[in-house]
Amino acid sequence: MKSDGLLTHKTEVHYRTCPLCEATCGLEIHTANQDILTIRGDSEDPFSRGYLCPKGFSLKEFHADPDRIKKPMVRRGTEWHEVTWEDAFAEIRKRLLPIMKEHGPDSVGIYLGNPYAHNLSAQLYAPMFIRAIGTRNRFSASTVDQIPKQLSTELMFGGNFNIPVPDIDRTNYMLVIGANPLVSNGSLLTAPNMRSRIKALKNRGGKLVVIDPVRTVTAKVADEHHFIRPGTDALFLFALVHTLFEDGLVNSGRLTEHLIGLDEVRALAQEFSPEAVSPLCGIPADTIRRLAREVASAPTAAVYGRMGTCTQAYGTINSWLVDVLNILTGNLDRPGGVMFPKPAAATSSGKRRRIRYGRFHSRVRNMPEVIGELPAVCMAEEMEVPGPGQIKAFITIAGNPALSTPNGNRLQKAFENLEFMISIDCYINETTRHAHVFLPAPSPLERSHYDLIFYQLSVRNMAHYSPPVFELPADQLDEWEILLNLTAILSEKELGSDPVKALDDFAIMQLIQQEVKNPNSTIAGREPKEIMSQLNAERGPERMLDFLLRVGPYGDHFGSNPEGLSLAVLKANPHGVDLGPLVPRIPEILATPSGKIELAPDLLVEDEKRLRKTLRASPRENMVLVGRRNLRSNNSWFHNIETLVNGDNQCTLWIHPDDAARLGLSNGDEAVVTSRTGKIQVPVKVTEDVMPGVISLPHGWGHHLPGIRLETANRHAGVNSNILSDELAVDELSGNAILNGIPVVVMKSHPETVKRISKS
Ligand SMILES: Nc1nc2c(c(=O)[nH]1)N[C@H]1C(S)=C(S)[C@@H](COP(=O)(O)OP(=O)(O)OC[C@H]3O[C@@H](n4cnc5c(=O)[nH]c(N)nc54)[C@H](O)[C@@H]3O)O[C@H]1N2
Ligand SMILES: Nc1nc2c(c(=O)[nH]1)N[C@H]1C(S)=C(S)[C@@H](COP(=O)(O)OP(=O)(O)OC[C@H]3O[C@@H](n4cnc5c(=O)[nH]c(N)nc54)[C@H](O)[C@@H]3O)O[C@H]1N2
Ligand code: SF4
Ligand SMILES: [Mo]
Repeated sequence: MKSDGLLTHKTEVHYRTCPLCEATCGLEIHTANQDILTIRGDSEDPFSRGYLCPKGFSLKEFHADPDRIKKPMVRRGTEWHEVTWEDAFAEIRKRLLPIMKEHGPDSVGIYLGNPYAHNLSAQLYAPMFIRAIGTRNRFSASTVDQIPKQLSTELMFGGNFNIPVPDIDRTNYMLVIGANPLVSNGSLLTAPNMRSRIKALKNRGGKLVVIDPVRTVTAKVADEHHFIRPGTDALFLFALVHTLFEDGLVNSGRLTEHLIGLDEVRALAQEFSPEAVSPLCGIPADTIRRLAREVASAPTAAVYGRMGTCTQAYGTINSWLVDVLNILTGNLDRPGGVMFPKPAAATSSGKRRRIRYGRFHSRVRNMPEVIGELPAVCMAEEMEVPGPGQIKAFITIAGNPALSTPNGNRLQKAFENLEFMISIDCYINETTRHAHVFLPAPSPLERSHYDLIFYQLSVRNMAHYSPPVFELPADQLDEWEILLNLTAILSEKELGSDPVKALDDFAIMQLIQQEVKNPNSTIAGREPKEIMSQLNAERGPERMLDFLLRVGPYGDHFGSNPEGLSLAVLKANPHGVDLGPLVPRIPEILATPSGKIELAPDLLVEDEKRLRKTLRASPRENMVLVGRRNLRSNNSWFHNIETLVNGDNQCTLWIHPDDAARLGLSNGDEAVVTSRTGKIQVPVKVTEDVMPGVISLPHGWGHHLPGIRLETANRHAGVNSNILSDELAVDELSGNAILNGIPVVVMKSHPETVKRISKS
């Protein structure tokens, strides 16, 4: 869609889903011409019912941000030059192709950042581009986030997105481990307005228990909160499993016939008695026993673990044990327990397949691939170490790994030495300042939206399509057009005069052909051309989405279910369509090679030996660092919005009064925190909300670096916590980064240290 520059002089109301986090809130946006008058919560959105957090409102400021880059740019030395799209693509052709020709496809690395998961265009069109490169050096935010959960569910249920979500609206008991949904608004748990959902849980007599080394906002509204020593959740979880077996509380109910591996789990849990783990995790043994009994005896219960459980040394074991607990207590796949959503936009699946793990390994550290990607902690070494397969060119799409991934300093140096770098982004930030070609992504309000990923994780089945609020400016390409132009550069096929059109037609035709070949499909055996002719006349993501909705479980199945969903139906329902509460999906959803729920997958049984060793370790003495989120912040971006960053400094180090007293630190003092990888200096906040021995610092800050174009963020720079996180410390099974429980030394800063740090 292109604007012809004519203004229509009318006020309009647009309804759309907020693309900033997993909560998928409905927005009501009032505009006049090209201006946003107000943004408020859409009270008619059947899912969010008017709820909005401060970030949702701030899309107005983001859209208008003068620092947002709107023209393609090429960097020569430290100078950026605005260029035409043609010239930007020509530069890429000139510089990328020779690198690939000389060094092969693995010489190009790519990082997909978090907003990729919130971007329909990018999700539908980046895979084709990545296939065209053909590189194994694919990285994303998943390996600094939830890949352990994706791996555990791939192993247990045969799908990395077969992730059961807590049925928060119907449960009687919720055990939340290492998550702070009142601040994060939920993760791997799409449920707008968490506060009202938790309130409803409590109003119907339900109980909320939180396990976290920090007394978080969520912990404060819970019925019970227990501090846990960071990194010890696997011990705690195993002790819960142990208690279920010991007390004869295992009752997997309807699932029993679909399970294998129960005896192995029983044997594995044997050693992890509450008494054995208690001194290590810091939770009394009788509390562990009581919690296990409560989960088992509640009419329904949901055990839920998130960032705190994934981003640590036993992230995959934790993710697995959370679901083991749900299974052993009969809570998997039943209302009020944890359930598998049934998203509307989906191709058919159900085929059993090989587990996607370790099919190739990273070159330098020999880390296994997980679901097609390598760990983000390997990026720097793959750029640094010479030899065949060394990354010489790098592409970032919607990511700021300089601030988001471990040992940010090392990665930045590696960026400096690349031969060529391309970034598709909104800002020149700590990462994209290293790019040679910068391709601007449109504002979220200039593109359409549909949450392909988050409806797979949603506590109700929903479908909401958002058309763009504003027409794309005449000189802006949509993200899918950018990606198809890049694909065309790499394509060996003759694409004619309109390569974007040719590739788009090819992509949809391929999708249709695959689908009609699948015997499980709602359009199995149909003629691809006939399907194609029925599709929505628009091109790009709209046509793809129309296809996915129509073949999906609620779709019109191209005629055989005429009342079903299509893009046209969603367009006619601007507030979204409620497809109802979650429904049981086992065995239909199981796609493991055995066709069963694998309760004791080999890889996890093997990994348990690593954990077992820690049982004999003495409790750790050193201070450890954990992360935290703030309602007014969004990972490493959204710090350029004045209304979100003014007020109290968000980037402070929380420390317990006992530790502060020992170290001579008071509120507002500067502390120096050192880890194996680096040193930072940060003001402290003394608070009993953090466990003794633990300090908490948010990530995504450190906007003081030269060459960035973030005027407001620069004035509220903060420090980069990922200078301290260690790229060599990982969950060995999944390769996920350890971002919580990082060993550190904390000191009060002295004038000399201040000088040294400010110089570095
Ligand atoms: N220490 C520590 N580190 C962490 C975490 C932690 O808890 N502690 N959390 C981790 C987690 S969970 C995640 S997900 C990662 C996130 O880290 P990243 O994957 O780096 O993602 P963001 O920090 O959100 O950066 C998003 C970038 O995308 C750009 N952008 C925004 N919208 C669009 C768009 O529509 N298109 C394009 N092309 N670009 C866009 C923004 O300008 C910004 O540069 O950080 C991880 N890092
Ligand atoms: N406002 C806001 N919302 C966001 C984001 C944001 O940056 N800001 N980011 C989004 C993204 S990308 C994600 S992935 C989600 C994350 O969503 P959540 O996982 O809900 O959010 P976190 O704040 O990372 O919560 C992790 C919790 O784990 C605790 N923790 C740390 N170490 C341990 C440990 O060893 N054991 C246990 N049990 N707990 C531990 C931390 O103290 C913290 O409270 O949030 C999303 N929503
Ligand atoms: S909670 Fe998430 S989806 Fe809802 S308004 Fe805030 S950022 Fe947007
Ligand atoms: Mo994330």
